[in-house]
Amino acid sequence: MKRVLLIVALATAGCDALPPPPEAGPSPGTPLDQPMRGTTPTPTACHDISAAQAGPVAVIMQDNSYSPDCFAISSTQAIQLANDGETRHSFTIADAVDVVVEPGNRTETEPMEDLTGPGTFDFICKYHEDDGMVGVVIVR
Ligand SMILES: [Cu+2]
Repeated sequence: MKRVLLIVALATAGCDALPPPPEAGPSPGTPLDQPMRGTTPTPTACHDISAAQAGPVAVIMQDNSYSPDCFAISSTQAIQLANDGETRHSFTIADAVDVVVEPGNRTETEPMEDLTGPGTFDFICKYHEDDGMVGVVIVR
């Protein structure tokens, strides 16, 4: 009987000696340090337009939002911006794109490979960022 108890005790000690699982380290999922505020939309909420159409991707600007406000495109695609609002809006990606569209007008950007290259980019309306006129484009 004593021997059985001893074996159980050793087995328990052996379990305690196991190293912690590798995922137990300090939060590897911390997002990049971004000066931008706010919640990053989940990728599943983004519209993947890269396969749906080969030509320019249409983004509607309204007062004050984009539609879609999160989308994925291929790097060879351009973005056609149509301002359906009653005020001036911009499509601005820091250090890469700054297109202003007057009400009722539309403008097409260069293909994204010439502007940003692949990656995930926040875009804003420089006039209405504080009103939440922001979005995310994933360039593939
Ligand atoms: Cu705006």
